Amino acid sequence: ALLRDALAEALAEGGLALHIQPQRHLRTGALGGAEALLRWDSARLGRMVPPTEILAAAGEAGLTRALDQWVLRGAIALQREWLGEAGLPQRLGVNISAATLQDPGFAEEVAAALDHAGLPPSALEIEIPEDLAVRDLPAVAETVAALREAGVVLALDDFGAGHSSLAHVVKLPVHRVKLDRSTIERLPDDPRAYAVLRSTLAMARGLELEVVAEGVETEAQAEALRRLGCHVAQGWLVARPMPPEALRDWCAAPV
Ligand code: G
Ligand code: G
Ligand code: MN
Ligand code: NA
Repeated sequence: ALLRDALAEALAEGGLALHIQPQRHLRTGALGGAEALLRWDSARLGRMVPPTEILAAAGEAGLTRALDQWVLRGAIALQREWLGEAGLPQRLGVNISAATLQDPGFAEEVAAALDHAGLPPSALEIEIPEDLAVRDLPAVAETVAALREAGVVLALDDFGAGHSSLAHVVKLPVHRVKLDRSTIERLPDDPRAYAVLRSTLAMARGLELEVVAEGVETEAQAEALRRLGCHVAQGWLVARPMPPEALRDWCAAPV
């Protein structure tokens, strides 16, 4: 209850933050988009609360929609600052919960928020979580189709982490898949991971999907992914998630 109260307070009065993790194209080394990741250093609780705990508390408190709205607004505000600035990400991905993705009004709300901010819809990427229930898929598919129609970029997150990735990629008209870190961390030495990724990349080519590898930590992993034909890397090799204020400096001189 303390956690839930503190979250409601943070949503109303401030305390949540988005950290930004940039992505890099594997073939050219060019900077790509970025992902916004939720961070909460709660003064009231006296600790950093990890996203999984924030999401669970939001679910229990009926605050999932409000939290997703906060994330969306925050990402749009950042993209307004960065729009047209060479060297800063021109696309920012946000993680949106399954419950919100089933809301019939969500796609329209996103389109209106982008329009109001004067942003091209392609400045926003929506990452779809792996933990969708089968019964929720039709409603999520409708939202995904409507967002795609509006010009928003759609990504299937955590690909290969759960049991349903293939069913989801069949049913949801996404532009990109994000390969889960649990497979990437087995590179470059595990032949089983390599075989799974080879067929995943073949599938992606057939579906004309862009593939983003998550959790890339070493140059050896990046090289293996490059050879597999993976397009984009995200992970500590590129950069750790950082506060938006730090991103400007990092983009000027990536380290
Ligand atoms: O940043 P970190 O590795 O701690 O994130 C852990 C998990 O929390 C990841 O699965 C990530 O997708 C999820 N997550 C991070 N930020 C958000 C957010 O803003 N909204 C939602 N729904 N999930 C998030
Ligand atoms: O579920 P999702 O993929 O959205 O969450 C990404 C999470 O992985 C974030 O919490 C982020 O902090 C974490 N992360 C990002 N890059 C790396 C990495 O290279 N290695 C590890 N171990 N974690 C990472
Ligand atoms: Mn994600
Ligand atoms: Na992921």
